[in-house]
Amino acid sequence: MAAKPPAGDPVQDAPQVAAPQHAAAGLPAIGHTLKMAQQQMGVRRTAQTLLKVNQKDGFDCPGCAWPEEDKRHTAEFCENGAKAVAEEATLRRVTPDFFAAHPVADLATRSGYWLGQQGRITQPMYLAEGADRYDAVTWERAFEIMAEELKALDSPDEAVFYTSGRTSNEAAFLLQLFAREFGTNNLPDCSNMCHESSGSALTQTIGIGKGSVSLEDLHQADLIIVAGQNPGTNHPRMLTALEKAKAAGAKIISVNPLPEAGLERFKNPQTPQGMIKGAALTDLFLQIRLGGDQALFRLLNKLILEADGAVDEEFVRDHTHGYEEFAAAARDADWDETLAATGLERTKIEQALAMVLASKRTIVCWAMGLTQHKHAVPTIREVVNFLLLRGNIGRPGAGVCPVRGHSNVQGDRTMGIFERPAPAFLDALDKEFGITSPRHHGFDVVRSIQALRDGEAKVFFAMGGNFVGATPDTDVTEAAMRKARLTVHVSTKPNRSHAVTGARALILPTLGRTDKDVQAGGKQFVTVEDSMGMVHASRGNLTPASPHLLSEPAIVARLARAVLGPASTTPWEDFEKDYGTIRDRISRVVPGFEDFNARVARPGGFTLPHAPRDERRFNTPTGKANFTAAPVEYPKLPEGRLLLQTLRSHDQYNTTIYGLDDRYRGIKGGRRVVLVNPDDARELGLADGAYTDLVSEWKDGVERRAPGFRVVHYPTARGCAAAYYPETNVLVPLDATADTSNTPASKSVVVRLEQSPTA
Ligand SMILES: Nc1nc2c(c(=O)[nH]1)N[C@H]1C(S)=C(S)[C@@H](COP(=O)(O)OP(=O)(O)OC[C@H]3O[C@@H](n4cnc5c(=O)[nH]c(N)nc54)[C@H](O)[C@@H]3O)O[C@H]1N2
Ligand SMILES: Nc1nc2c(c(=O)[nH]1)N[C@H]1C(S)=C(S)[C@@H](COP(=O)(O)OP(=O)(O)OC[C@H]3O[C@@H](n4cnc5c(=O)[nH]c(N)nc54)[C@H](O)[C@@H]3O)O[C@H]1N2
Ligand SMILES: [Mo]
Repeated sequence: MAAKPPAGDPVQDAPQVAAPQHAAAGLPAIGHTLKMAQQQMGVRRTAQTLLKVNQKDGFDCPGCAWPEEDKRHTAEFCENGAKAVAEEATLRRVTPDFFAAHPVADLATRSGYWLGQQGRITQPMYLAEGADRYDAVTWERAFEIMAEELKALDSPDEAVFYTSGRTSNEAAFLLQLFAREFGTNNLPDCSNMCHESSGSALTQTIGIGKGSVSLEDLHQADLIIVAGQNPGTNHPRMLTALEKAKAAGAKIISVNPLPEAGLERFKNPQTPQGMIKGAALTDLFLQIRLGGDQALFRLLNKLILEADGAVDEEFVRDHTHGYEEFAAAARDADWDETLAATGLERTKIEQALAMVLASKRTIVCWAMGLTQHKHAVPTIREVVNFLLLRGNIGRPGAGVCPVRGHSNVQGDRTMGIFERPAPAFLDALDKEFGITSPRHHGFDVVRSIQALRDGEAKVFFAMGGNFVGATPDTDVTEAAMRKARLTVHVSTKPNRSHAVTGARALILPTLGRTDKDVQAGGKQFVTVEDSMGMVHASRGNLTPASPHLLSEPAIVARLARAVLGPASTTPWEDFEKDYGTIRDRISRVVPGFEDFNARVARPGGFTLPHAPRDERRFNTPTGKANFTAAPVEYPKLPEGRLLLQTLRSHDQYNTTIYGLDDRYRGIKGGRRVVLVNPDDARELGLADGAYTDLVSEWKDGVERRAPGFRVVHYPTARGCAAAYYPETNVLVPLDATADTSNTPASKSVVVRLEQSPTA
């Protein structure tokens, strides 16, 4: 059965608004899933793919990084995972005819939604210097072009190699090896815009930048705090774990400026009781102001210190460092300041404290609501202080749980995709391959854009993702990209980055997770690491979109041969033939991967070691878990302004737009909406349904404007507004980033709302 043709562009953005929902998933979600899947894949392929998602012999869902339960259901996926699969396994095709019909200037006028809906790219495409459109090119010629440009650079540091988080461990390992053999650590990745703040805070405090809990721990917790995360949309399978925890007696506190449907009530589509009745998940909702979390946790810490016997003194004495200094700072926490920073009522904080003190096993989960602020790193360090105080780390049912986004973003970092690699990692790499990796740090995402803008970087290569769509300050970023000599995108589907190019550009089409991968050495599989440090195999089973696609490992291996030539003694050809040979090398370079091939052959895979979780050992310079004592910060708003967070709707995967609805929030048929608290809206004279421009105000004096947003009166915290990314990326200044992690502060943009002339 054929797939339906995509909707035409210009996409009509005409939002309709109804009351937000209070429950996530259940029957409507299943119907919605099948409809979307069949539109893209037809009936047969829908059945063929969806039954293989997250099965032990199947492929890893390209949706989020939430782990799988050990006992799998026949349908181990969620509505949004199914959408991610359908987008990739679609029967729609983008052939050279498409690029012949659409010059680059035309592609640049299309919405991201329209571009993505065209389907899978079938052949390598080349935009020659001065040409107005892409033309088909052979793989040989494509690698020659890249080699020409890379070899012409004055320094390897003029090249940037970006990775998005769907890339497998094998491809990621090869890419960082190639970059370092070529001579640069310019390996920015989507993590720089995502959980970098978590990585920075956790490495400094507990000695490892990863979460310390397993699914089992969640099931055993007494208290789970979910702060700055919308799992109903972005990690739907997490709701099953929360439901299980509740059934075993856990309490849940959600900390969020928005009441999110999934956290309120969950109708589990995998159990008959759940589908009908659904479980109320949140016991206490703390409707916090954007950026108020550090102040909240600081005050809770003060109250814990003041409560009788609430501190785990043995743990603090044996396993931590810096307690005195931290405790002094925490004792100074001020109720009035906290109430101002958080917008919470005193009684709510007292209720939270009672739940905290009643819990012997506490877990804090978080995502972008904590990581994308100027003071994100000290905020997450305060969460760590909070857990350390009561010994909630390194024992069952307790710990830190940063919930990762892209399905292998954690694995890519483990494989060495990092602009600031640890010297020990480079030493091991150099020893294994007989190379000399550069030791100086490379560019992260924001630095890469600045380097392109300033002419310090000239070649941009992206292993997946949609760099200009996902990064901040769209106008600045696009101008920077256009200054490059060559831009290369290894992609599955068309996106904005293909329309905003350097002097020359290449699009290299690749296999996705669902595709069968056959090389000279036979059928291959790849591996991924989930948000909880479990490594397992992923095997696609679909016939690829075209015979011309190359896998990501093959693309890197051939690129390396073209650029490095016979001087490289790395066996790139063998790596392409048999990914087992890549895993052998990983097993000798990356700690925790000993005997990789044998262990990953086991169904379900294996768990990586995590010293704090496994043995309460902390690999920090002090040898202990570090308490820290940063000054409390929170955003302060000038009169008549709102603080805007840029977030995801229910129908998107980052810059991939599945549809124009945000079902749980009651929005239909459009994305240009801004959610504003009704009281703020009244004060600002903004009626529900009015159209407004969002104008961001930043200290550089530049006015950044996103025109034509429909105002929606919505129960968000006072002073706070919300609108979808990527449309609002134009508002986020390039240098508005988090201290230490340099992550764009996409959750706190000061805006004024101006009546739209277009209304
Ligand atoms: N279907 C789907 N799944 C996805 C993705 C997707 O786009 N679509 N993206 C993937 C990726 S890469 C990632 S990183 C994750 C993202 O997962 P999330 O972090 O859940 O994604 P966001 O939509 O950015 O939502 C941020 C949440 O934090 C809240 N928040 C914002 N600011 C604050 C704050 O200052 N304090 C508190 N306490 N809360 C705040 C918002 O109201 C919202 O509920 O999801 C992954 N999974
Ligand atoms: N304002 C604002 N900006 C943000 C955020 C925010 O909350 N607010 N969130 C940030 C976060 S958390 C993240 S992670 C980034 C995401 O940044 P990216 O990871 O760069 O963006 P995606 O939209 O996930 O990338 C989608 C593209 O990936 C390609 N693709 C899909 N699957 C594959 C594959 O298997 N292989 C290859 N090679 N390509 C593939 C497709 O061509 C698709 O168009 O955005 C960040 N930007
Ligand atoms: Mo992310």
